[in-house]
This record gives sequence, C-alpha cells and structure tokens, in this order.
Amino acid sequence: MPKDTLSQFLEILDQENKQEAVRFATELLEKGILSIEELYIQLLAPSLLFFSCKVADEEICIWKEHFRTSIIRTILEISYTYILKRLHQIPKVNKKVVILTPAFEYHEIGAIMNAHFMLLEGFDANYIGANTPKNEILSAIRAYEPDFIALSVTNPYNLVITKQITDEIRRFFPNVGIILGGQAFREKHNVESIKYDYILQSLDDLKAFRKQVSA
Ligand code: B12
Repeated sequence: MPKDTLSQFLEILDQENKQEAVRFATELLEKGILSIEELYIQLLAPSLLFFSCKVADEEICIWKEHFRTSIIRTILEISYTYILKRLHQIPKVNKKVVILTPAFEYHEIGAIMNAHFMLLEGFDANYIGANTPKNEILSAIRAYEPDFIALSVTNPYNLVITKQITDEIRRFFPNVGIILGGQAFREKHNVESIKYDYILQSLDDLKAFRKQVSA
C-alpha cells in the first residue's frame, strides 16, 4: 500500500467526513491500487481496531464509534460489487457457509469482512446478521442446510450464549461444522467448554481451511 494511505484515511475519518472516506476507499479499489483483501486488512480493520477517543470527546465516544462503523460498513457494502466482478475467476469449493454473530453480540465488521473473504476463497458464503437469537440460528441452518456455520464473537461475555448455541447445533445438526472466529477466542481457555471444529482468525487461516476442506 502506498505510504501515507492509512494516515490520510484516518484523517478523513477523524473529520467524520463520510462522503470523502467512501470516495477515498472506492477509488483505491477502482484504480486497482488495493485489492479487496488489502483494503480490508490494511485500511478498514486498523481504522476500527486502533480507534480511540480523545479525552475531550469521551462523552460522545460511543456515538463516534457508531458513526465510524457505519462509514466502514458502507465501504464494505460497496466492495461487494467488486467481489462480484472477481467471482467468475475463482475456483469453487462447493461448501456452503453461514456467518453470523450470536445473540447480544453487536460487533459485526469482522464477520462481514470474513464472509467476503470466504466468497473470494470460493466458498458459497453468506453473512446473515448480528445479534442473532439461538432459535433463528437453528432455523437458518434448517433452511440453508450449510456445510459450516461460522460464529464471530468479540465480547467474552457472550461466550455463555455461544456455548448454548454450539451445544444445540451439535445436538440437532451433527453434520454441520462449527467455525469460531473473533477476539473472544484469542484466549485458549475461552474455548475449553465450547464445541467447535475450527478456530479461524485471519485470511491465512481461511486459505489453509479452504485447502483442508477441498482436498
Ligand atoms: C466498532 C466497535 C463497536 C461498535 C460495533 C458496531 C458494529 N456494527 O460492528 C459498537 C459501538 C456497537 C460497540 C459496542 C460495544 N463495544 Co465495542 N468496539 C468496537 C471497536 C472500536 C472496533 C471493533 C471492530 O469492528 N474491529 C475491526 C474488526 C475487523 O476486527 P475484529 O472484529 O477483531 O475481526 C478480525 C478478527 O477478529 C477476525 N474475525 C472476526 N470474526 C471472525 C469470524 C471468522 C469466521 C473469521 C475467519 C475471522 C474473524 O477477522 C477480522 C479481521 O482480522 C473495538 C475496538 C477493538 N480494539 O476491537 C471495540 C471493542 C471490541 N468494544 C468493546 C466493548 C466493551 C463494547 C461495549 C460493551 C461498550 C459499551 N459499554 O456499550 C459494547 C458491546 C456491544 C455488544 N453487545 O456487542 C471492547 C471489548 C473488550 C472486551 N474484550 O471485552 C473493545 C475491544 C473496545 C475496548 N478497547 O474496550 N463497539
């Protein structure tokens, strides 16, 4: 990525200039300066992960976080059209994946990004939403009949509900593989009681997973 691109983007975001931020990011894709993967990993993810509030802004911090996320979300939705342009050249894996965040988990950007990465790796992948109640997850599995269900969890408070959901998935749909991803699973002891088949955290993990399931 050209030097200064991230700092320029962060400056635009700091000014809460949505129009300029969207224009800046889509131009990088349009001109082929960054691929979708590079845009997400080098620009969009850091702009959220390193988001911090100035002391003077503390009272409006949550609002600022929401607004920044909404800008990033718009860029992600626009990027989907660039994914469609690449799809015809990507070898298919013939595996269906449903991606979501479980009940009470509102952090969804990692889930959306990885749904897009999965498409680019040849999976038939769909993100179905944030804060998804257990029964909705079970009916989504019944309706879509996916090979894998991927749960993205950020907040460790949501590990309890994640355990309940994965227990029921195993009980009612033993053939559906369970993928876990997100910050809550970075600590090994957080997954000790949870039933799962794969923990994936990065694009490299996804590439290795693709090789494994398409072998
Ligand atoms: C934006 C944001 C929000 C937004 C989310 C909006 C949205 N629509 O997503 C809002 C304002 C709603 C929010 C709310 C809250 N937030 Co918040 N939030 C963040 C922030 C700034 C960025 C998160 C993000 O999008 N990161 C960018 C993505 C790309 O990173 P990622 O999710 O980690 O995903 C990467 C990997 O984990 C992985 N991955 C993730 N999922 C998956 C899935 C698969 C299948 C795969 C393969 C990989 C994968 O791939 C991604 C790319 O590398 C973080 C700061 C931080 N350091 O993370 C805090 C943060 C996550 N939030 C935090 C907290 C505490 C909260 C609140 C409790 C605050 C409050 N008091 O209300 C609430 C909880 C809401 C809830 N019930 O979920 C804490 C969590 C601390 C902790 N570990 O418990 C953080 C770390 C801030 C902090 N430093 O304290 N938040």
